[in-house]
Amino acid sequence: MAEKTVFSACPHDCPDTCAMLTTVVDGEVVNVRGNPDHPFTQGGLCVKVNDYENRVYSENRVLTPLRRTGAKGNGEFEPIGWDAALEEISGRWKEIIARDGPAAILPYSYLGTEGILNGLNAGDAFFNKLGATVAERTFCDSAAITAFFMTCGPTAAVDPESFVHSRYIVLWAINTISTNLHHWPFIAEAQRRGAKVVVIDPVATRTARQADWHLPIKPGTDAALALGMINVIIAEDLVDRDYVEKYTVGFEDLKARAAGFTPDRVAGITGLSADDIRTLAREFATVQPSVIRMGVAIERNASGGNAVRAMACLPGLVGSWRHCGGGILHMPIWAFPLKWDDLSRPDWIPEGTPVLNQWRIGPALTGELDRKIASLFVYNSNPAVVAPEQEKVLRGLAREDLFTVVSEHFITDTARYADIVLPATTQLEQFDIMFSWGHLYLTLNEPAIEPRGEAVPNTELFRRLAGAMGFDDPYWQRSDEEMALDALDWSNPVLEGIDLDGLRQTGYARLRVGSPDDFVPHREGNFPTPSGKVEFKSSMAAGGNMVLPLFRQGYLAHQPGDPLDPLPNFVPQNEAPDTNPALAARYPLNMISPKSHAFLNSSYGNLRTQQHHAGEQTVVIHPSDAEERGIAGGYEVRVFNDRGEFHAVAEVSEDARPGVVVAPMGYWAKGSRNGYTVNAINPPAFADYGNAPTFSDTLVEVAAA
Ligand SMILES: Nc1nc2c(c(=O)[nH]1)N[C@H]1C(S)=C(S)[C@@H](COP(=O)(O)OP(=O)(O)OC[C@H]3O[C@@H](n4cnc5c(=O)[nH]c(N)nc54)[C@H](O)[C@@H]3O)O[C@H]1N2
Ligand SMILES: Nc1nc2c(c(=O)[nH]1)N[C@H]1C(S)=C(S)[C@@H](COP(=O)(O)OP(=O)(O)OC[C@H]3O[C@@H](n4cnc5c(=O)[nH]c(N)nc54)[C@H](O)[C@@H]3O)O[C@H]1N2
Ligand SMILES: [Mo]
Repeated sequence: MAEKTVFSACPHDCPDTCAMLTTVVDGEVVNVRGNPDHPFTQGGLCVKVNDYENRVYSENRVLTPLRRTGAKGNGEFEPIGWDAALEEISGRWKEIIARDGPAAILPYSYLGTEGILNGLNAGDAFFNKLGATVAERTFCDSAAITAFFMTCGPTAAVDPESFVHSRYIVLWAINTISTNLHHWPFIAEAQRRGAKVVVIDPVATRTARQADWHLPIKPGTDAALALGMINVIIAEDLVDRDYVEKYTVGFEDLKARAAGFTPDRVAGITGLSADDIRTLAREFATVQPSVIRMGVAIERNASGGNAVRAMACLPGLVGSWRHCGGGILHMPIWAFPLKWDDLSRPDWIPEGTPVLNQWRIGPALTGELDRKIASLFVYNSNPAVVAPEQEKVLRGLAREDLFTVVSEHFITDTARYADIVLPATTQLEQFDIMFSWGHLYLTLNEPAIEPRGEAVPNTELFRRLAGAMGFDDPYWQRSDEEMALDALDWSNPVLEGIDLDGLRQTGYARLRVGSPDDFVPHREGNFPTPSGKVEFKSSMAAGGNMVLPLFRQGYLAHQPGDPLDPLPNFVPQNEAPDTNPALAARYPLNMISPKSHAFLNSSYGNLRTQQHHAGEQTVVIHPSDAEERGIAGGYEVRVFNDRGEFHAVAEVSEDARPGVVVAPMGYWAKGSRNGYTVNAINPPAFADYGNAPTFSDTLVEVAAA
């Protein structure tokens, strides 16, 4: 028997980016496990990925190109070869381009895999060359990133491993134990050493249960809480005046703004007590090092960007940045020297190419927008499940005149509507190199086995499509390894001494950013903002709302917009009793649809181990709300509003605060009780910044089915 161990990397869109070891016997994967040497992920995987080989070898994998034989949505296909598939795609596209122009072709993608080569930007260069509509992919964290840049700039800020040194840890809108599991041991270690762990979340999550203090805030009111903390810190003179003077701008303006956010007023907005707000502020200011870890969920409401603006002011105000393990952790991804322009080739976008936000796919496909979309090309994403306005998305996908191509591992809810399905490799069948948005290690992924069937990596997919469309630029002549060499600035000091050969020996490498025991990049300011300081009053606000090139195939076309408020503020939810009383009278409950513990977005929603772990789609409802509606635990209920409805099993529990219901996302429409999921009722509205979604800003009603 020939046995070998291969360095792999978990491919998922998750902050952890685990270093994996894959055991291969006679060309077959027998198991995957965490690499025990990796300092951040420490040898553990998770319930999603522990049995990754079952994903690779699933009998439901797409292994050849397929052509639709039944009605759209039925999922009936026949195998065809790559030549026939490419001929059909390029033929149809050439017709569409001649008739409607290339912008009638819409790429749709996100982070099905997070590899630098096969992930976010895998198809950008191709679609930019084609002149297709530019996809604005503000799936995740676009409001928070904009707000964070406006305040602190693109900085790694805090090493998550430095949390062992923190004495006061605020986990804000993050369910660490489910969504950032490998950070938990560092937090638990700090807790053992005496740190206080605070969770700010409307739900008593797994993480909240392990915390020393859980503050069950009303969704969408975090900006008010952060401004209330600022109010108390200034009123009680807990400010680090020296830090503020040297390394921040706009203190007097912030003080004036926060003056309106007294603890009593903030208590009314957030549903927390004024005393708790004061205690949180005092402790955050005085127990140093204090640190905030924010989750992506912070942004999913009308005030999400403002919440991050206000939260990002806090460590500057009290000088947490002076200490190792102090500050605010957002995304260490900014430490990785990626060559985004080489990955995306925005220089190839023809002048005047339109942009379409991917959350508008429903209205775009159903003809509500003034756009003609004649063809849709989906890879690395499952819009039928992850996008809002699901009813419109499915109706649009069913359009007979829409030519849809989906590159996938499985016949997802989206792929069921495809005219052509193309087989994609999994991580164990491809080469890639991974950044992380949750730690400071670069990770290599070597192919462990040959591709199954006729599956190809996304890199090869776009080489083939480029060939079929007659694009002969050398860009598509490069091997995966050559692409990896071009994708990063290997001469950047953070990569000193790191190269592919070295990575082949260890599987991963820590960026040369110093040790987690002495990672204090902002001890003396040095913020990558225009002023070099923490901008309580943001100079970038003058430029108006923005969507960073990262989210737009590299394209920074600025929507002409009014300047943003240069100071953080609280904006009430779009869907709330105060802002929309008529709607709230009919739909009194606020639904949030967080991540499921056992699925990764909608990935694994079709696989047995994870389905078993996740159980059926539930909706958690507080006993008082359940009683009012005659609902008991285990009932099948309808969750609905004017946009649609889905069915779920009621779980009556005080884990949800009164007025809030919780329905985890990720379940597939096929196999659901009424053919729809949580995104059937989520709103199309954007958050205040960065065109982020507003999944926590949704009014609904629940009734027994
Ligand atoms: N198991 C698992 N892990 C994942 C993923 C997954 O699908 N499953 N997805 C990955 C991806 S793509 C992402 S973006 C991250 C996301 O990671 P998180 O941001 O942690 O994800 P969520 O579970 O959506 O939300 C976290 C918590 O925020 C709370 N919350 C919702 N709205 C609000 C609010 O307005 N204010 C406050 N204070 N809290 C609120 C929810 O109750 C929830 O417990 O997770 C990654 N990791
Ligand atoms: N209600 C609600 N909706 C949400 C969220 C929420 O919290 N609540 N979260 C939002 C967030 S934060 C995110 S990040 C998005 C995630 O949205 P998506 O990025 O669309 O995530 P997935 O649902 O995992 O779909 C990824 C698909 O890519 C496929 N795939 C994996 N690897 C490859 C590959 O190498 N090649 C190809 N061609 N395909 C591959 C997988 O099989 C899977 O079907 O969802 C968003 N939607
Ligand atoms: Mo995400």
